[in-house]
Amino acid sequence: MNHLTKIKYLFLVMIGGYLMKLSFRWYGEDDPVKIEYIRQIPTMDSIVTAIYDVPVGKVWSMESIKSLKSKVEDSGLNFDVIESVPVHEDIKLGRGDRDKYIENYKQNIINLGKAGVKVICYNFMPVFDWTRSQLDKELEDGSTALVYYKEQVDKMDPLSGELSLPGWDSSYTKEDLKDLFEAYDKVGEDGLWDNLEHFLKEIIPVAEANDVKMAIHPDDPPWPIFGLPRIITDEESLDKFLKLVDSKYNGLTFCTGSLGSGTFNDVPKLIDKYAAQERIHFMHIRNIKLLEGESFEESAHVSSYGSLDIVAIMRALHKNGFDGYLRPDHGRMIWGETGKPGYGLYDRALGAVYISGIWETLQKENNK
Ligand SMILES: [Mn+2]
Repeated sequence: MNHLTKIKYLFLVMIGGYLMKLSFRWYGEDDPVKIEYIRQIPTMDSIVTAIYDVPVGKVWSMESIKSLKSKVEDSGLNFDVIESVPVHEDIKLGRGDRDKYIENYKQNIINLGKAGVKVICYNFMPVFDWTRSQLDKELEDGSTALVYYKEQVDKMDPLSGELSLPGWDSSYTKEDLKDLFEAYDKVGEDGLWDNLEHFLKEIIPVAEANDVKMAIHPDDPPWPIFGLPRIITDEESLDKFLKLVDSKYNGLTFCTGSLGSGTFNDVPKLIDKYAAQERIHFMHIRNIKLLEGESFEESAHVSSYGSLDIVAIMRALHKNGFDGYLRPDHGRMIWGETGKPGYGLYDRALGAVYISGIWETLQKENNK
């Protein structure tokens, strides 16, 4: 912790400040998890949400943003983080009409900034968002979790038209997908980097002017799937990304489960590095159990249930005076709960309280 951070830290602790702001993802009125229940999780500060009924690439109206903001604030929570404002495939592919979509993206940043939003999470993964091979794998204790088994993924054919998993845009037809795969084949990794750079150079000045921090989510899992390029995967690529536009407004959503599923990533070390640079604006905390050769199971948050040391992760954040937003990421399904895979209430709430327990310990240790 540098001198200034230390002073800021001590001051905040004196006035009862909490620094790290605990948040929780909520999918809006259709979410089976009620916002009133999220509010009851101890130390909960903010809701992480989005406008879900506007197609990718379109502008979110001020009315819809304001109405969402009121719903969140009426529940007693803050409306500071948006996850996600998705990036249109034409931007990622650098297609002819990308400029139109980039202008719309800028307008979304402006509108969200006007509504007081502080952080926007997004990703730059081609076609598919996060990918798993099964969403309800039963674990030893009878809970179910999302898993990624390489041998199952290798057998999947996304072009068969029969594959559908949450996290994937099901509106694509077989023909759309074929077209996208061919286009990404031509663009390749280098082209994807170029298109990301173009996008950032356009949007970051707008984010700066509107005081909204942009926070890219790493690729999940952090390696190419189905032959599609994936570029935000490890330390080298994170360094490269942050240098494309060297501004605090060009930052990270550091997802421990995504980066941690690559054995090449030392998660606490990376957090220490990027938190010290004040480039982490949003944390996703999730544990995963690494299996042989590019396979993993999502696990309970507690360190001993997975391969990540959650205490070391929280310590790296604390040491650097992390004052951004943090949310428990996917949870298992426990206690008979049904709902959106990874996004039930119970296990994520357990994760939230576990995280805030570690944080309290670190704060008290530091004040002795
Ligand atoms: Mn994540």
